[in-house]
Amino acid sequence: MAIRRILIANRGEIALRIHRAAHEMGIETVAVHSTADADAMHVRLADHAVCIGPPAAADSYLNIAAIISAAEITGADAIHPGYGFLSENAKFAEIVEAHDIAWIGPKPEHIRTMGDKVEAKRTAGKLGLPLVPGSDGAVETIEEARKVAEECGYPVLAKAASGGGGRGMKVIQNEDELETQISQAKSEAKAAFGDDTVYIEKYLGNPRHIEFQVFGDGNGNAIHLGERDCSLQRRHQKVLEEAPSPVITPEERERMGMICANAMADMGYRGAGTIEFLWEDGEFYFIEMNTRLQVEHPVTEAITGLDLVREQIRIADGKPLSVTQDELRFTGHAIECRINAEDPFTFAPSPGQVTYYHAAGGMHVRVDSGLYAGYRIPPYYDSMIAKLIVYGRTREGCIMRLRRALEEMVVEGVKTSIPLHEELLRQPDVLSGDYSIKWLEEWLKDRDA
Ligand code: MV4
Repeated sequence: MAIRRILIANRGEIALRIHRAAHEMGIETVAVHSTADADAMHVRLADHAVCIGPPAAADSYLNIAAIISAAEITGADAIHPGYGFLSENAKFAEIVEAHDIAWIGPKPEHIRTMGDKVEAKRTAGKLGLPLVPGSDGAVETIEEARKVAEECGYPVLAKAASGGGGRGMKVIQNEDELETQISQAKSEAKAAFGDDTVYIEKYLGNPRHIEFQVFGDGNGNAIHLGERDCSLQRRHQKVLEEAPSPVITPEERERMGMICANAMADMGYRGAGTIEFLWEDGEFYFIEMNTRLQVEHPVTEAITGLDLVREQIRIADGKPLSVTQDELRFTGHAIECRINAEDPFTFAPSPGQVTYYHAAGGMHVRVDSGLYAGYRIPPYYDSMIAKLIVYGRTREGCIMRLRRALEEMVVEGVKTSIPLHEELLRQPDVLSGDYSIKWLEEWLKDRDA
């Protein structure tokens, strides 16, 4: 019954993060890895390791048969998918459960619903979340699209139902562009996702990206863990995240947080989830829900004191959430810098051998990373090699400590985004918290010129 051995179906820092939570709970771990990751830190630390295929993710970290076989062979009684890879694959979740292995994630039906953006929006609306004005579901005809666009006013946005991460989106400035942009959105969506379903929304010109962390026990109980502001991004890749958002008051957090928690309770949501909103002129607009643990979860851990992976494992084990909403307090401020092996300003990938490594330390400084001196960063995967998470009593104190921690951090042999973060944390708009989803790309353009 109780979980004793978790297979970690992921790599890198998140595999290590899951291993740590498991060992702190007295649970054994099984690492699965590609041939390119044989000398990864999480493979070294895990109690058991199974090579599941060649470097290409499609043949290893996405190979369902190989992962299930590894679980069977090692006697794993649970699987944690981390983020990315198979984490939001409803079919995989069903297969895991069909093998009597505990799935450390949401119910497969909820993963499926939220994966379809039209279904997700309909569900969110029924549950009382505020929506971006737009079409009621998919738009089938140009006449219908024209009517919706007139109702909400140009510019509007055509979005692919199977999209996400910004793919399959087209801005429509006026009626003249309507037909061409919609047919372009449809053909791009068809090519990228095999599904040409498109819906329409009012285009928000300069919003922030603010997301609420939620947790459900699957039996109608749910809590919210406040919000994260993830507006500092480039090409849909987040660069720096913070909690709380500099623009959200405690009253607004309480109000929106309860709307989110009640929605999750109503749907019987299980496990960790993130409800993403655009925020403009004081209003929240639901865009998507992610049915997984997110990269930036540590900033929420820092201001709540809760171990989110531990909560995920408890829930998958049939235990209740370890805190009630009333017991939760949001204290201080946390910022995460994503450190990638790439040129800090051109963003060109920079894989290769790390010749020297020194992690930052000291009070309220956390480094989640599988790096060590001599490690070869493989060229096949995401370029994120470390996350630096810093906490402070105030936002100002947090930023001062973060600058100090970045100074201490040394990664030699490859280029990293450390210099980008050092420069960002000296920009007046970043210091004042006055930024939107467009800020970083515009700053980079001006910096170039
Ligand atoms: C939007 C939007 C403006 N208006 N929807 C991009 C990815 C997907 N998650 C939703 N996205 C957007 N939807 C309306 N009605 C602008 C974006 C958007 C964005 C959103 C969050 C974070 C970064 C972004 C970067 C560009 C566009």
